[in-house]
Amino acid sequence: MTSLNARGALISFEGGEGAGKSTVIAAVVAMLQSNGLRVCQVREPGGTPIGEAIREVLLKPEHRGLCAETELLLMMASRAQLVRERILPALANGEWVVADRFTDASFAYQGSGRGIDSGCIAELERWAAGIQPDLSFLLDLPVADGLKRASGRGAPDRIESESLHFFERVRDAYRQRAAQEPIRWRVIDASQAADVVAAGVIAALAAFLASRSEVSS
Ligand code: Z5A
Repeated sequence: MTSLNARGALISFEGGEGAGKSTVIAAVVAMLQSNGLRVCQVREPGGTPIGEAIREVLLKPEHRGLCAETELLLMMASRAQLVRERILPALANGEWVVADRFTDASFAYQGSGRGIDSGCIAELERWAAGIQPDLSFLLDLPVADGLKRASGRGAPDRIESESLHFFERVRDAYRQRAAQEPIRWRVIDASQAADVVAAGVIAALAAFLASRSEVSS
């Protein structure tokens, strides 16, 4: 974990397809910057030139033959690069890192979705990532609603083409992880209007910022 005394923090956004992460992240970045904080915005898989190349391999619909273990290792490879190339330097520089997904996604998608043992993912998390978010937002909404929102975007990628059952398992896993670690997670009802969702996230973030300034003062 990054230290509570560090000026910056790692904040991740998680949720199923079409949950509204990109929409909310834009509002969060604007809020942090308007508070005079420096922001490093990243996404997973991707976020570095090497990570973006790995993302291509992961999401191409033609790569139907990718097995679950390869999928997990590629997610972790992209993350290992992102942590070392961007996240750790940004945190060391006092920046606030806003991540569109982080390791919780591997537990939800490759763990619950694909059935990979969570102990194995935890071991890779320790070795390849080595850090966890200080604060995580789960944008939670019924799977069918998220898929409907995402369906307006054209042809689905390889993971978006999964079954409803797959995405239900992913949603359950996220909700369980949030329930198990309530100090780190904030669960937001993402079925509300976009401005209401953003306001809920900003309020929770403002409280987090205030708690950190108390700790460091
Ligand atoms: N993955 C994995 O398996 N394992 C891992 O370890 C990691 C990732 C890190 C990344 O794809 C895929 O990789 C993802 C998980 C997997 N696969 N799936 N499925 P991605 O980055 O391309 O996709 P995503 O992360 O799922 O994001 P997304 O589908 O682009 O959704 P979003 O960013 O959460 O939503 P959005 O783009 O902000 O909004 C979607 C649409 O809904 C858009 O038209 C908005 O205008 C609209 N919207 C947003 N909010 C609202 C509200 N509140 N009401 C109504 N409409 C809204």
